[in-house]
Amino acid sequence: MRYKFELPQLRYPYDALEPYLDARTMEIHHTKHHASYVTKLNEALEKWPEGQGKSLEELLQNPESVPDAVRTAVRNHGGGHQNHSLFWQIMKPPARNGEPVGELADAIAAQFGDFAKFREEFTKAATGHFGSGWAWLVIDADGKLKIVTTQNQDNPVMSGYTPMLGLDVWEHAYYLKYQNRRPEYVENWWNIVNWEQAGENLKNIRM
Ligand code: MN3
Repeated sequence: MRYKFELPQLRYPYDALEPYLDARTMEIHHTKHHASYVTKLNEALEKWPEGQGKSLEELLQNPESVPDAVRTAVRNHGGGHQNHSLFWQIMKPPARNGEPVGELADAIAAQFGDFAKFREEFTKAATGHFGSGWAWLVIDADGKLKIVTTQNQDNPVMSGYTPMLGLDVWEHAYYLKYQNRRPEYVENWWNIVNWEQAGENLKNIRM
C-alpha cells in the first residue's frame, strides 16, 4: 500500500493563541517548519517503499527496522511530523486558570504532589533543556506519569514512553515574539494548554 503523510489542519486560526503565541509564528511554524518535515518524510519513504505501509509510531519505535539510507531522515522528519501533530492538538485559545481535571488531575496529583509542583517541574525541564528539543509529559511502561525532554525531533516513543503533552522549545517556536527569552515563552504557554485534549490522550493511552 502506498500512502503519503499529510500536514494536518489546525483546529483554530493562526491568531487564536494570541497574545501568548503570535499569528506569524504559528503560520510559519505550521506552513513552513511542519510542512517541511512532512515533505522530507515522504521523500525519504519514496526511497523505501516497504516502509510506506507502516505507522509512523511503528517506524519511530523500531529504528533498527529502517534501512541505514533513510533512518536519519525518518527519525528527524518523522519525529518532526509526529511531534508537531501532537503539539497543535494540545493547545487551544487562552483560558483563565486552565488546569487539568478528572483522571489527569488525579494522576498529576498522585505523581507530582499537586498541579503547581508539576507545572514547576515541567517549566524547569523545558527552560533548562539545552539547545533544540522538546519537553514532555509522558506515561512510562508501568503507567506512571513522568516529565522528560528529547533532543531535536526525537519523540518519547523512541525511549518506550507514550507522550500526552509536549512543548516545542526549538527557537523557531518562539523567537519572533520572545527572542532569547525562552522562560517567558514557557510561562505564557501555560495559558494555552488544552487540558481536555491532554486528558483524552491519557484515557486513550490507558485503554
Ligand atoms: Mn517546531
